[in-house]
Amino acid sequence: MFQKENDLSLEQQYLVLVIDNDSAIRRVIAEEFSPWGMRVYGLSSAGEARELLKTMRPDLIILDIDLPDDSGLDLCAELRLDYHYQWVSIIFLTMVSDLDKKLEGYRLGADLYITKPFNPKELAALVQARIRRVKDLMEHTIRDHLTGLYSRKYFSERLEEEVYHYRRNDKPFCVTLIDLDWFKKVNDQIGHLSGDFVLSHFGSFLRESLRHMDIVARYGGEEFIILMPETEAGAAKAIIERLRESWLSSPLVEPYYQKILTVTFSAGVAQFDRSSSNPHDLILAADRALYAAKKAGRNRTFSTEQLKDKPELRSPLILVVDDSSLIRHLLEKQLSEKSYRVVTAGNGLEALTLANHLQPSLAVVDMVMPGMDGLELTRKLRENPKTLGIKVIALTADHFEGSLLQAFHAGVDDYMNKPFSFPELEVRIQNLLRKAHGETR
Ligand code: GH3
Ligand code: MG
Ligand code: MG
Repeated sequence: MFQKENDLSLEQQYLVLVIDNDSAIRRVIAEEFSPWGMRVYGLSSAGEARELLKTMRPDLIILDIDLPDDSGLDLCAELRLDYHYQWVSIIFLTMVSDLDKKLEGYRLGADLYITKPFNPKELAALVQARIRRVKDLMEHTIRDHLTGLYSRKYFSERLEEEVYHYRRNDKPFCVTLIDLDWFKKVNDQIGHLSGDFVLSHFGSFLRESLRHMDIVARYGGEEFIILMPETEAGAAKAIIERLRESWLSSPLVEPYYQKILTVTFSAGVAQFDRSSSNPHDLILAADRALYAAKKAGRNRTFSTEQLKDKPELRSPLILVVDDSSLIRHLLEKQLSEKSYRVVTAGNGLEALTLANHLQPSLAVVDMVMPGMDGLELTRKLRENPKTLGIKVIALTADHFEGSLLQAFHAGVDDYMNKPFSFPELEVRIQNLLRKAHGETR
């Protein structure tokens, strides 16, 4: 049995794009598909289709090969190169019955090749079944099993898309990172299974509480990420704060022992703007706000805006120690661009004084320096209770005479060989800072 069109809201109806310059075909398909709960958009050329597809995402495309302005085969090939259309079925419906053309159609990514004349009812049934099947499969792959929220991969794709729209319409949007507080302890106290229950319950809570347009995903472990379209940072923060209050006001009862639990969360909100030019930096900014929320005592929401007036919370301080002024300047510039606070020292002694006074979160230390070298500096940092928690990344070179083993014995946490790639150093810094902060991802 098929569902009647008027049983379904516009949003529930499947959207089918028919590209065929024969208006009779378009009309027949539209009439036949409508009672099956499918809305049909008819277009007569590839050019029109290209224009419409910039803003519309149909569930399925029916395409003729002979179009007045282009070949349907070319259009199909083009769509298949665009990851936005990876889930959209493409069916050729054409008079062209030549086997080579059929094979070419399949090679270019068509799901089905039907030659005219065709039975409209059969086509409607086929198209509906096809869309359902693809939607089921898609749901399966884009969701996280435990929480039912979107996967991180799907989130990244949606974020890319949002950035793309932003470049066209300038509408503000935000990303919020949420991390459950002290979740390791929750696991330790009630067990991993109950911990899973909390995660899944929190996932449902987020999905039910947020707006339909927000994209909520599990970012990893006990971290969640939300894309909030058409929302400025102030509004986003207010939404998350309401969410936090509502979460805390409804009791959480663990199902196995019926224990009442209190699990809080911290959140970081960042708004996309022209200066944060890519999705990666936007997430990084949200992560910094989250870091600040944790540092300020957890169970709260921070936005990157707020961090501007609180330099001590804004971002971790990094000490760069290298006798080469070129490397010092380069790292200072690159790290500052990523909004870290940076101090530099040209030798071990100077670094030790700075570390004592400023207690940076992390030091990037050249191992080979005249006078006090990196090994000795690291040992000295480790001897002093004030500086022993500072994470150290050793910069080593081929002519580094001490072995890496020595460096690790001295107490370095990680190392990079010179010449190094900055993105890799940045990732290592992030990882260590997370550890310094008692987080693992
Ligand atoms: P913080 O407030 O700093 O975030 O502390 P935390 O303990 O939440 O942070 P940390 O990152 O140290 O620990 C996260 C914990 O989340 C550790 C890990 O065992 C737990 N966790 C991650 N994924 C899962 C999961 O799928 N199920 C369960 N039960 N626990 C998970
Ligand atoms: Mg946590
Ligand atoms: Mg975490």
